[in-house]
Amino acid sequence: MIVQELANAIIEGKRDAAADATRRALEAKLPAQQIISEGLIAGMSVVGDRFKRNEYYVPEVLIAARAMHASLDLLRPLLAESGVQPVATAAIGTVKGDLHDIGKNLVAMMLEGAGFGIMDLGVDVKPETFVAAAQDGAHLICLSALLTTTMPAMAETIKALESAGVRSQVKVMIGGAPVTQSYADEIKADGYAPDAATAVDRAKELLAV
Ligand code: B1M
Repeated sequence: MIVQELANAIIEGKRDAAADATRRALEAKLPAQQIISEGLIAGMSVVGDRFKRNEYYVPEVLIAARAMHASLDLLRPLLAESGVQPVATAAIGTVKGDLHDIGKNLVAMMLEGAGFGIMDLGVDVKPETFVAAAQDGAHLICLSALLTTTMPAMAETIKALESAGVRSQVKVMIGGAPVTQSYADEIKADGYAPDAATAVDRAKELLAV
């Protein structure tokens, strides 16, 4: 089946094969939503599971994500036309003062593969930028930090969401190498995930999607 071929191309990180399978699926008039759920999401779920089990490492995940993007680039215009809605919108960024973005990008790609709309706010993101994303309709605010010195910016961001009166409209998920569940509890984040694959599970749980 073409969608299975697409999933396999993603699992194996074959960008051209992923684009080719996507084109053939579209020629066969498969709906974009089916191509995403049975091809992209199925493929990235396997990649995520392998990453969790330490069978895949960061390079394999990035290469799989690149193949996923080759397919998504072909599907995006059709999704816009057909009005297929993302399951929810996640605004993601590395917090103020922190320039590390490899883990943040992995989380964003995994969420995108799982059907979330992504507002990628980049690195060194000020609390007020996260607040603006919440005001613009993000359902999930995703904060990444790699430095112990920038972890307090996560707490600052949650306080800024409270001050702006939008805290109750969103869920806040945090992560990054120095971040822990107990830190998430301390700053009253809604969720914590230790890795990109768990971040998808946690995001779905938090938003019940
Ligand atoms: Co930096 N750096 N770095 N660095 N760097 C670390 C983090 C460090 C541990 C290295 C060390 O000293 N051993 C150390 C931090 C020490 C500390 O705070 N305790 C450090 C330091 C000190 C610095 C500088 C201060 C160095 C200097 O200039 N003196 C400086 C700071 C710059 C700044 O941010 N202001 C700096 C700079 C850099 C580079 C620019 C050179 C580069 C970043 C390039 C880039 O990101 N584009 C860099 C790198 C690459 C690293 C290491 C080597 C690797 C980080 C990484 O990408 N890991 C790192 C040492 C190490 O970890 N071995 C180090 C791979 C990535 C996939 O993992 O980001 O943890 P990670 O993401 C994971 C999970 O954490 C989780 O999912 C991801 C995938 O599973 N996750 C989330 C991440 N975000 C999440 C969000 C979620 C959920 C899960 O929900 C929202």
